[in-house]
Amino acid sequence: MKKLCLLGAVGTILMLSQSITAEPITIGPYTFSAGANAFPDSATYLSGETVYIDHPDGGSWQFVNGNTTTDLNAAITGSDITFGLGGSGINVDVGFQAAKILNGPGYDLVFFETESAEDFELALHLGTTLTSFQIYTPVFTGLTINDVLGSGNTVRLNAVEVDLSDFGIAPGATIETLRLYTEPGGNTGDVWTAGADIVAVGALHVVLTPTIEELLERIESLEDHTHTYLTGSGNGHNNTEAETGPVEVPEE
Ligand SMILES: [Ca+2]
Ligand SMILES: [Ca+2]
Ligand SMILES: [Ca+2]
Repeated sequence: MKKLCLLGAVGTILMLSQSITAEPITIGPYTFSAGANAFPDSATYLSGETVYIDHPDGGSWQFVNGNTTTDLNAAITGSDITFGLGGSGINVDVGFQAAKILNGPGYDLVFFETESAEDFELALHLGTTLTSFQIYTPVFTGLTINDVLGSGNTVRLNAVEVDLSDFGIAPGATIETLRLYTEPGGNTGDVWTAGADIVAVGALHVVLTPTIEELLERIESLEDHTHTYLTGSGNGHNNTEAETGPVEVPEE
């Protein structure tokens, strides 16, 4: 019996993990081929105002004051552009667990922002360190939320692309958590002087992260996998057919 190397099995699993597919999601001029996996699935509040911006169907945009975890997750995870972060001086960590963001060719992330275009800052978590912040300025897409969704309202949708290379990330490297900072301004009466209104962020390039359940399923399928091979080069009586044993996991 011939043992297959566990490292080979793991390599096969990682290759298989690239083939998981999801329905693409399009927001205005951008298509996210990884579908729901292209959008954040976790958010952690750190500091700053906790004000959210809503763009109700047919109504005017409005701020919703609150500071609950539910509001934060509704605002910044997923692909909904009708609800987002609207406060100033907000520091939040935004995580991509289903798929890591890949530094592919050109732009890797798109941030969507609404109404007047306002700057925000971005840093990336690299292991235990945080990169320096870079400032990004959204640009009007020419579309309103209503243009994109066929619902919502006529607030302008702005967008800005981000290349992970801006932060010195190597091509092919991945990150899974970023830090978003909306510059402080605040409101004077009903006039907001700063504070970007971030409604969504999507990744153009991702590496999907298989779940533990998916990994276990693949290991189980490999444990049952065998194939036949010839023991020699094709000459003489030593060239006999044999069958590999299943994958064996070495004990520590
Ligand atoms: Ca949102
Ligand atoms: Ca890139
Ligand atoms: Ca804005």
